[in-house]
Amino acid sequence: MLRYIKALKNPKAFFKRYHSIFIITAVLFWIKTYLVYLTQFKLGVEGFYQHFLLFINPVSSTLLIISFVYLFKKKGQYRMLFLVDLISSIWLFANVMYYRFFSDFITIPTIMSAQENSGSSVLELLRVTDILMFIDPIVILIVIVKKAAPLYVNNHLAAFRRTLIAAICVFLINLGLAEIDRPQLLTRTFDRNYLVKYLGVYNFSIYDAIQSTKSMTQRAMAGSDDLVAVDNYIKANYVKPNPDYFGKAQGKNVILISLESLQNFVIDYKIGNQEVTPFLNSLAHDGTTFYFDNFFHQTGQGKTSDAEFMMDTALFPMAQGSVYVNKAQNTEQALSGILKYQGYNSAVFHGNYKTFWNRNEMYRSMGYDKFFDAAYYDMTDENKKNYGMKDIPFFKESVPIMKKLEQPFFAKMITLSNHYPFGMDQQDTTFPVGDFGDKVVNQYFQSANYLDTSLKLFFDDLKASGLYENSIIVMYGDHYGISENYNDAMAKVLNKEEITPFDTAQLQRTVFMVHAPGVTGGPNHTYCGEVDVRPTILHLLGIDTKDYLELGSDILSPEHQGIVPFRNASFVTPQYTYTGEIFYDNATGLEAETPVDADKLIETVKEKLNASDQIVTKDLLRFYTPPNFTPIDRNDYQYLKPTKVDLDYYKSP
Ligand code: GP9
Ligand code: MN
Repeated sequence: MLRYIKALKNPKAFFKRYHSIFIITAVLFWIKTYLVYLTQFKLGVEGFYQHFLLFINPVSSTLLIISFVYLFKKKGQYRMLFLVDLISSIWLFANVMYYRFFSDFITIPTIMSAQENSGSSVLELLRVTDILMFIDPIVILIVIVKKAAPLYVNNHLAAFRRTLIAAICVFLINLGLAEIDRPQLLTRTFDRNYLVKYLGVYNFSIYDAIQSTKSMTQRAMAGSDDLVAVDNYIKANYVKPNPDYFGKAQGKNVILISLESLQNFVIDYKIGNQEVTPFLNSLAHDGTTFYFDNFFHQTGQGKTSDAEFMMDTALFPMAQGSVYVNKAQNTEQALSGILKYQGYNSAVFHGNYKTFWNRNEMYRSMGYDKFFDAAYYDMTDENKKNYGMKDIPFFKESVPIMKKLEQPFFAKMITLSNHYPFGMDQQDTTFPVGDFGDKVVNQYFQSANYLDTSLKLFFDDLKASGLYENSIIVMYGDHYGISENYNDAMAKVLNKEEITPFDTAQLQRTVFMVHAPGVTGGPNHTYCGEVDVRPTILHLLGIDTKDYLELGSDILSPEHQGIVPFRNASFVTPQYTYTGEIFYDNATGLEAETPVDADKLIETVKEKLNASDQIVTKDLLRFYTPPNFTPIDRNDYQYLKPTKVDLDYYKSP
């Protein structure tokens, strides 16, 4: 390598060296890719460290491409160099074109399901400067035609090995550096933008190809026979609605609000003498709002998206990864689809960009009519925190949009600002921080209080808009906010000596309330979890769930079983908490004698998770055609960047 750098002093001599053409191509390809990142994609690169990663991330894939060329002998090397460089450039170009239209990157599933639904011709998207994306193949072509190439690399297999090893090493270093800035980058894979920002557009494509192949194989190996046992199991466990509540909210709009990271311990909690969530507390005690104080989140690695998935489908999320990311092409019989059959319109409101958690793809499979993502909101610096809109401006800007929806509608609203690490901008709060010896935990109360205030303002706006009386408002905390890493501070919060595994399981309670004007609910102590939300809501709306394949059951039904499985097969019941393969007695928090029905409980939880996993991983709903449901064709749905006309319309009061 050093020899090549020295030879640079004399460009002619440099050019005559064996590997020169390869080096020139590699550098051109690298720099070109970096410039494309800067000019063509909105990757949200912040700070020097992320910039540095963006700059180096094309290196490993460039080396990989070059190593491939060294597999060939003599003249073949230059031909191959031209070919692979051209193909890679076309791939980059295709991604740029795709991004111009969809603000997203190409994935294998999008290619497989490509349809003429772009509505705009490729020509319109072209720009003259796009030719620059082909600068390196053009250079190689000139070299080949002019026979200006130096000698071939003779010991090409050794060169292949060396370059391949270098590619792998650089990739691992790149991944390691990326994980420092963004832990669990690959296991959680929350956003294509993030993968491209940290690992590069080519590495992302390779990763996507591997993931898609895995998923497609699982799907291809499954057949309609696989559905039989699952179908029987679910139908045998169907829970009838409670006639006292069935249809009590018939025909109402459904406003389903995901409360970011809102755990149940904040309800009625005070910092000093100030309630953290005065508004939610007032609902909890108004005697009419259903307040389920034994409600547990059941999410896995897919966090917010897993919680959404359970609301949408009443199935469990996957043991690994996010269903939204890995199974977005599955056939779904989701809440949005079921309600569509009943004449509802559906929309999602979220102040982050649509690719996060692959929402823009998953919502197509579930048949959401509209997706109002960050592109519809006023994403100014003062309105933004963490991933996107702060909750107060988010709700404020959502109401005028909501008013434009045809009723009855189902609106899913995903709040955002009560997200780890919970820091607040000074001007947004006067609420005191906690004093529990940890910054994150201390800030949590301030941030939760802000979320509570935003809900109060939203309710006020709903009343003013006239939507309130016609709507049921369902609110759920998506998952924990304070993880086990903060056990010391949490022990102080809860006035305990320490947080035991029993406490950790019990702390997985998140807020769950259903506020239906005109329907009397009140506090409810039934043990339940996120998979149970959908059947409960559907029964309140007067829609029987007996025909849909779901693993949750109506919480208001006297037949509801209070076994709440967690994704890792631990569980809680009204009497016991089973975690780390130990039974604890809920009354004392201490290890319990093994209950007589221990095996049955463990088995029940495994059966439920397994039935759900069968459906999700094998895409079994494609073999299921429930009555009272029109199959969703995902090609009918697409969430494009709003035009000026769209924005003017939706944002007008
Ligand atoms: C991002 C938001 C947060 O759009 O939903 O996701 P999380 O990190 O909580 O899963
Ligand atoms: Mn979340």
